[in-house]
Amino acid sequence: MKVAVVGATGMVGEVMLQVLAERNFPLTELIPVASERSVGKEVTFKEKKYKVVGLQTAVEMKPDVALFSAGGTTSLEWAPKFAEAGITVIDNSSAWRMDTSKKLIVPEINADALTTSDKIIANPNCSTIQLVMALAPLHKKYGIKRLVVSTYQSITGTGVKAVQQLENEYQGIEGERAYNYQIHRNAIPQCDVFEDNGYTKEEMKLVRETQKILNDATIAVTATAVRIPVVGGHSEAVNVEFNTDFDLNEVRTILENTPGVTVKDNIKEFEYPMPLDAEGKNDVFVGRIRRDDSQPKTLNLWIVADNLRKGASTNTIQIAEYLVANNLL
Ligand code: 2RA
Repeated sequence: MKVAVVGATGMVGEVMLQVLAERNFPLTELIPVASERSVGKEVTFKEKKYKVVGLQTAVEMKPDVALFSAGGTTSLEWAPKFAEAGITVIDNSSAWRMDTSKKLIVPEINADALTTSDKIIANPNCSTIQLVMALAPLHKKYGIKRLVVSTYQSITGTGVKAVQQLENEYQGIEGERAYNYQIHRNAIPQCDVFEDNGYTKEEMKLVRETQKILNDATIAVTATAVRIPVVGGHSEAVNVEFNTDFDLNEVRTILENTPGVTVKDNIKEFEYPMPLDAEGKNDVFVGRIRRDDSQPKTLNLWIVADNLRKGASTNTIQIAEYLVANNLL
């Protein structure tokens, strides 16, 4: 199995290499790919050094699968070229997510929709993945009517420049900014750019992608996405109104029995999920499970996950694992 990692020198790309090694993905050849300016750089995979190649070279090397995390512009131009060469692309950018001919996959939820004809597969946005991981089994049982989501997002979602900005501000050093404002000791209610409706692209991803993955356009979703000076992962406060009532213990049992979800919920012991605990782990963590007494059939949840892992790299690699296990490559 020849695997290309496109964007291998970026934050997600580096975590992809870590997760491929951790999960012992059955690859016989690794092809690290990046933009021309990074060609010739080296990456390390399983203690071996690999030279980064350019995109055209990577196509000509004919990997079986290409894991993309190189931004929407690169993906729009190059994913079709890889696909035309018979290479299956799993893309982390937003480029293909809402394309009606492309599948938007969280393996625990909808991998069974995949077929050999899917040559460009979209990996959902990180904040969407952790949300639907917790909500999909509850939607199946009770039917979701409406979601109100507030996110508290790690600066790693923005990238290296944001991590450096926080470090500089913490050290009192002047430097380049990833954000319009200081992020140290701050909270910025803007993740990505604003759309004409006054919501950010990040907020609208939570709306549109959730409906697509759960295959239910009747689910009403509204979101506020906030950037906070944290690096371990994204947190989300979720208020969910169901079509039918629920039993709180049954909700907890459903979540405890959901693959990829860990329930951490014991307020007597001050146990609840936090980015510090989620960082470096592949599960989605759920806590603060409680009924919303202000409205019938409504639940509050707190959901935390490492946005570079289940929010990006791990989900991407799990899709590839599914393709391999089901002979879909
Ligand atoms: C963010 N989810 O956190 C977006 C892209 N990674 O900025």
